[in-house]
Amino acid sequence: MADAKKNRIGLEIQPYRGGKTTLCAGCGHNAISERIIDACFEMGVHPREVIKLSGIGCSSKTPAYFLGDAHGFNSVHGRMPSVGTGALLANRTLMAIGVSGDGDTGAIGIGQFVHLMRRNVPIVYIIEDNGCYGLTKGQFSPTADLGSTLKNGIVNDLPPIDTCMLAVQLGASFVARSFSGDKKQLLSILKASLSHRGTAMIDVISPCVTFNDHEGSTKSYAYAKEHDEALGEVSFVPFFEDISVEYDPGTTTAVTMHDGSKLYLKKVAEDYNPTDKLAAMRLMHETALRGEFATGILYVEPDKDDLIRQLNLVDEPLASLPLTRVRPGRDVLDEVMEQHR
Ligand SMILES: Cc1ncc(C[n+]2csc(CCOP(=O)(O)OP(=O)(O)O)c2C)c(N)n1
Ligand code: SF4
Ligand SMILES: [Mg+2]
Repeated sequence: MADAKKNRIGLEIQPYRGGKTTLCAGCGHNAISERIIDACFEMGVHPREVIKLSGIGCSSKTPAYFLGDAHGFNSVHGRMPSVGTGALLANRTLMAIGVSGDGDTGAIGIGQFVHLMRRNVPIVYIIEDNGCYGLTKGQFSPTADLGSTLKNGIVNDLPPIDTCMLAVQLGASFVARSFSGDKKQLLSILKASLSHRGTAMIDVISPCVTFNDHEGSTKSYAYAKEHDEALGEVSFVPFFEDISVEYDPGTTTAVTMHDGSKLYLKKVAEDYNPTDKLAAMRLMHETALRGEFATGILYVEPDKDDLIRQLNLVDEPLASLPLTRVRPGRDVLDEVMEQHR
């Protein structure tokens, strides 16, 4: 029998897998878990260096289905950002992958989401976006489009929140949108996000086959396939792959990530600069007006300081510092008291 394929750190695919999914067959969320497994395997991320985080929802159950050896915390509904921020402050060496839902993020967790983006916390934050609360039987979520209908014909009369628009405006340094049915694009985006330092916010349209895949829904497979306006082909060359890519600067934008990895965005639709915040917001606004959604890497700012740098944390994880180094001691306290007398 041929040897099973190993990645650059000598691991086979098995440790990157998790438990068997209990989600509905055909749920978009299952495809996203598969791509996370592939991306972490291909990037040679060690599962034990990862912390998986989530809130509550079908989407938030998925960390159980990938990277079985990683650390994990399935938090309260909408509270994953604060748990993740705390974990990363306690141990800056962890690589955080958070999975949330459009309800978990856009409804109960919106306040926490806003501050996560604003702080540029180093995390890959994935929203598995099906426009509904799948786990509680398909009610509209805040990302459901105006005029979209439920299975029983009820019409959504509220405008949606665009999580990517919010993330760009608030300060996230890597913002992308994809579709669970586009394997190639999603894999490239996930690989690039793993090499990013800062918040990588990825909204993935991920149809709920049980409650939101009918005609009239703008988050169904059929609608997503028809209205996905890919920004251009996303190619990612990790720093450890010695490949020099020949590209035409007239048609391809190259972005160097902080670890030296390269991101190539081959433009097909329009002249687009992914490092221009206003261009990203204009694109999202204009495509939404047409009833379309733009996919690809919408915005990237590779050198922006993340929360760890903003706080100027020591290199050693705070969690492993001994008490003798974190407690100031009597003398220091006396000195402070003296200064304020
Ligand atoms: C504090 C609290 N409020 C409400 C709920 C009920 N609840 C569970 S999951 C969920 C929404 C899930 O929607 P989403 O995040 O979009 O995940 P999906 O199931 O669609 O993947 C709600 C409202 C809860 N579990 N906890
Ligand atoms: S109810 Fe919807 S979101 Fe939940 S597992 Fe089933 S298809 Fe997926
Ligand atoms: Mg949902």
